[in-house]
Amino acid sequence: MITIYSDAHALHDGKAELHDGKLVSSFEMPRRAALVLARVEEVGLGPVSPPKNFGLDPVRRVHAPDYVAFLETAWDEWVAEHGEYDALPFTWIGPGMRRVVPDHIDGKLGYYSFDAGTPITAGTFRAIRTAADVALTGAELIVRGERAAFALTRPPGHHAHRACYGGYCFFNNAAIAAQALRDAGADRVAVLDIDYHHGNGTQDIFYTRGDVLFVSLHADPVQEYPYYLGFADETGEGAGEGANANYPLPFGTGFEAWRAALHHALSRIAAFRADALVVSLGVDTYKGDPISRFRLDTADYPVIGATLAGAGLPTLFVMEGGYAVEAIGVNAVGVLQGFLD
Ligand code: SP5
Ligand code: ZN
Repeated sequence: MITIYSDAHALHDGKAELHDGKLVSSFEMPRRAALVLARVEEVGLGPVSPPKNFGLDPVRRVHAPDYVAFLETAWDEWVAEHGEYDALPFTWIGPGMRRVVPDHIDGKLGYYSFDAGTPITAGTFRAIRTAADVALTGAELIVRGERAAFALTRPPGHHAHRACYGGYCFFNNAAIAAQALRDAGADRVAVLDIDYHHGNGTQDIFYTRGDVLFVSLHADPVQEYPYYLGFADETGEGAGEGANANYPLPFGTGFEAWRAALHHALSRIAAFRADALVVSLGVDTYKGDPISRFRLDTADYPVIGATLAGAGLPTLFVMEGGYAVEAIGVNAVGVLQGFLD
């Protein structure tokens, strides 16, 4: 399996996030992707290729132009006001307030975001642009007939909406890839999100569309971030009615229950008769993850990969979360090895 990778991800290096009332070191760090790459090389998963440059047009197929433009200049606007320390929002639009784009960067940060855990740094825009290119390069391999490819994206993407960032995500790499597959001629694309957290951004981007099925296994939003989306009764709207399926699972979920939900999810994908599958691959379901509360073990990840291979679809894996840094390589690459076995 080909892995697409660029070290430009390391240009995004946030210092801190708001966690339990304190600013703590960012859980989402450059070492994550470096360790996944190291594991890809250690096990000889296959060739590692750099991304091609696709420009921002395919990004604007799923993100609003004003949002993309905001991200492009946010760091410079922030530095002009506050100096070279990470940009974090501190206020958001509440019910009864107005949605008007502010002139001041502090207001813009809140306008375009939904949490205080996602810093913008000097290299963020170059990193997120490159991550989109990594996903698009992987999608192109699938279009050209590869059975599978691994887009080793960082920062992750699935929490990013059409015009809103959060959850360590800015550009929705998986959504950008799914749209690119559609634009290259796939009639129906399924996105399966197995990150611990609900893929609120991906769901919202495709919610009213019947051509992209979104299916997600995740911690129940009554208990876990992102709290305000990801419930089982969200089934799609308008032309998208029936093309969205959520499997919320409780804290403490182990592999047996998780796997039963995966089988349901895959039956939904089979019924949809997708031409291609995009997997939002988070391994924060791991029992050792510092911010998550599922109980999957390292030996479970190859089983997941083998189960996904059983769907028989051209499959693009797009890296999402996973914060037990010492285990992220073995777990993420374990899925890919299981897929190939
Ligand atoms: C891609 C991805 O996995 N993003 C995850 C974003 C999670 N952000 C919230 C982290 C919550 C940790 N701090 C709050 C702890 C509550 N006790
Ligand atoms: Zn996650």
